[in-house]
This record gives sequence, structure tokens and C-alpha cells, in this order.
Amino acid sequence: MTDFRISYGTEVAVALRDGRPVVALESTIVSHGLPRPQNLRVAREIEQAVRDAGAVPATIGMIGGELVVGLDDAQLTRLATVDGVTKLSVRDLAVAAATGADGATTVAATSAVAAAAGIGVFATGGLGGVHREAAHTFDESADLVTLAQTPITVVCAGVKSILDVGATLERLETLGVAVIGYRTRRFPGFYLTDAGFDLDWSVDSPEQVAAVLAARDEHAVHTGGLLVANPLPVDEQLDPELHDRTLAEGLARLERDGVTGKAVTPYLLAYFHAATEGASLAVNVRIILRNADLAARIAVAAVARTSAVPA
Ligand code: PSU
Ligand code: MN
Repeated sequence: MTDFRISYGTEVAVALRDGRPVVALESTIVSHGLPRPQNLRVAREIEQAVRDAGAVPATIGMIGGELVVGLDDAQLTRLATVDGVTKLSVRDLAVAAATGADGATTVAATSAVAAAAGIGVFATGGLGGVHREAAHTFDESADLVTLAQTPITVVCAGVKSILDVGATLERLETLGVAVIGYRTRRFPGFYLTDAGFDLDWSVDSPEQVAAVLAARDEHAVHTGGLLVANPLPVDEQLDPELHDRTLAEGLARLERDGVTGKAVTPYLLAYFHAATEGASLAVNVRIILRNADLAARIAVAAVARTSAVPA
């Protein structure tokens, strides 16, 4: 992996030194995934959810070219409120560092930086994936290929139906990324509890995920990423009828407005938030908070496991 010069928030540095549980959090969700002004409040709530479950939050981003693991509140505020924050995938990190940019890290970039920093668990909302026109556009998120190479556990609620969910699952298989349902054998569709695809594996507790991680490290045969898919309960999902209508209209507008490349995901997310008049936002926030809680409990279980075994 690329080496990044990283600066650490004080609390995160101490926690990593002492071997305490730490959960990585991404910043693209804050700058490009959630609408202002709610984004800053939600960013703080995600960190609080991690703390409430006994771990230290490490939100990752770039401030004036400096890659920070554990943004402080002023830095988080800057990424949430300043115009011109760049969406950074892995390939952008060195360029952004050299040019002194402010940037928000995607799942791909956050995973790579977290792993480099020695953080093993990461909570997000939805993963990037294969876009619907990918057969023609080749638009597949770098999240997938990065997870193939990065030893990180990502807790998410699957991928949004703005993507080709089936193709995304096929690519995860090809790339060697294990997908485990949390108390389910169906892959979740972010706003929807069930995206319509079966999963091979399911776990029932954070301890079981910690056991998977321990087995992976022990055997050291394959050290890629692990996806823990954590669905919303059915009674908390977005109304499926509203979802389908909004998706169809969002995709039509995308085509009409000629949006391509890295702008596609933020465009569709913003359309959902605007068109559902806050309904999708409420669901989105709930998903992230649940994932932050589960990720923290996995991080706690992983630390408990290592401390229980004599060296
Ligand atoms: N999917 C969501 N919400 C998000 C993203 C994806 O449901 O906020 C963000 C994540 O940061 C993810 C990125 O890594 O978008 C993927 O963008 P792209 O498709 O351009 O790789
Ligand atoms: Mn893309």
C-alpha cells in the first residue's frame, strides 16, 4: 500500500498507543453525502454513537493538504461547511496532499488510510459499487478494488439501489471481499431492508465478527477487506413505493443533466434528500448511527479477544 504521512487527533493517538478500540469514519458522507446544515450535526452524532458503545471515533479527512486521522471539531466543521472540499478517493490523496487541498475521504480512501494507521474497523452508511450503466461507462467505485487489498472491516447497510446491486455483489466475490450479513442472509439495500439477493454467511454478534477477524489474521492467507452488512429493521425502512418512484425520477434526471464520473453518487444522494422531503435523510441518519454502534461493538470485541489470549 501507499505510505501516507498521517497526523493524528490526540485522543485517537492515545487510544491506538494503548490498544483501545477505535472506529474509523469517513468524511465524504459529511461533505457530499448529507445535505447542509444537518450534515455537521449528524457527523457529531455518529462520533457520539461510537463513544456510547465504548470506542474512540476517528473521522478521517484532509485539511490543507494534511491527512488527519481523528479530525477535531473545528476540522470537522470545516469539511462540513466550507465550499470547495474535494471528494478524495485513494488515487487523489497524494495529489491533494501536495497541493494543500481540503478534502473528504471516500470509503476507499478512508479504508486505505485507516488500515495504514492500524485501525481495523470502519463504519459508514452505504458502500460505493457498480453503477447501473457500468457495462458502457465502466463506472465502478474504487471502493470495491480498494477493499480487495485492504485489511479493514467495513460495517455498512449494503449499497443503495442507485447502483447495480447484483453486479456489485458479483464484483465483491471476484475481488475476494467477504460479505457477512448481520443477523440476516439477505443483502440490504440501504434505504430498503432487503435488496433482493441472498448472502452465504450470517453472524449474530460482534464477538462472531471478532472471531472471523482473528481467523483471518491467524491464517494470513488472504488479508483483504470484510463487509458486515447491517440492515435496517423492516418497520424502519423507507417506504418502498416512495423509494422506487424517487429512484426512477433521479436516474432519469441524471441522464437528462448529463452527470458523469465522481459527481454521479452525490447527485443522486442530493436528489433523494430533496425529493423525499427529509424522509430519506431520517432513514439515512438512522442507518449510520446503527452502523457506528455495531462497528464500535465489533472493535470492542476484537480488543477483548486479543487481551484475553496470553501472548
Ligand atoms: N453511497 C452512499 N452514501 C455515500 C457514498 C456512497 O450511500 O455518501 C459516498 C462514499 O464516500 C463512497 C462514495 O465511498 O460515495 C462512492 O463514490 P463513487 O461512486 O464516486 O466511488
Ligand atoms: Mn465512479
